[in-house]
Amino acid sequence: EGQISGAIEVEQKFLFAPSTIEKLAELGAILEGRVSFRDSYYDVPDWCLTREDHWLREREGVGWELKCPPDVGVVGSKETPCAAKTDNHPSDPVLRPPRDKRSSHAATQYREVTCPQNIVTRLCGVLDRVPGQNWTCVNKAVEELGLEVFASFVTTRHKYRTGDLHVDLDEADFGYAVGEVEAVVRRLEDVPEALEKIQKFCRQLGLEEKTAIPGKMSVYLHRFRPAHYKALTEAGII
Ligand code: TPP
Repeated sequence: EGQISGAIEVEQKFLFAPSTIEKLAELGAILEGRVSFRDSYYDVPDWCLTREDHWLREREGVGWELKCPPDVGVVGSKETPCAAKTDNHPSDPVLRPPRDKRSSHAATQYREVTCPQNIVTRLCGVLDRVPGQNWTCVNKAVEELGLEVFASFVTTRHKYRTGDLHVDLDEADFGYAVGEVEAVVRRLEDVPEALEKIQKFCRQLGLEEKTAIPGKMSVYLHRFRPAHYKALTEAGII
């Protein structure tokens, strides 16, 4: 299972219209409920985490979650523009294929890490820091690593389900709506099958599945954090 645990989320974002909701019903998707939550995202002031495609958030009522590329944890030689690596501690270099090599489709894959210890280990790996012995909760690590909130917004989500696919229709409080079809898998080798299912479903919904639709975060940064947005587009992250 590699060096970090956590389910892998395979998802395709899409723009939705009122007709999408009718289509969902026709395809047998069930409305499971409506939820509303605030997400606060954290990074260091020079954006080392997000420039490595690591997204740490505290979701109100849920807790800490770290979304990161599913193939990290592989030891390799990759120079990082952030802190210089030293070789006297268990740093955990990130090896990730270029974004364009990962996807001929617009679907994304992220591992979602929720175990506090694994989150702290992963953050320290990317930031090239050694975890303190008393960093048993994420809050302590966040404070000690100098992580600060760079984005915070409320999402109102309508959750649909069909078979093992989840469909979320999200509306963010800053005025952006986006849908996503998602499958959750445990192992990297299950990703291709999940992608197939998602793509088939998108075709049934009448969606163009090859276009990358901006997520809530892309739109948020573009509007409210243009320098951060620019840094991430230049790094090929968003
Ligand atoms: N989505 C796309 C289409 N491209 C990206 N590069 C990212 C997301 C980067 N990213 C990965 S996880 C994450 C971001 C911004 C945090 C938000 O994840 P998202 O799935 O948009 O949020 P959720 O549905 O969990 O609210």
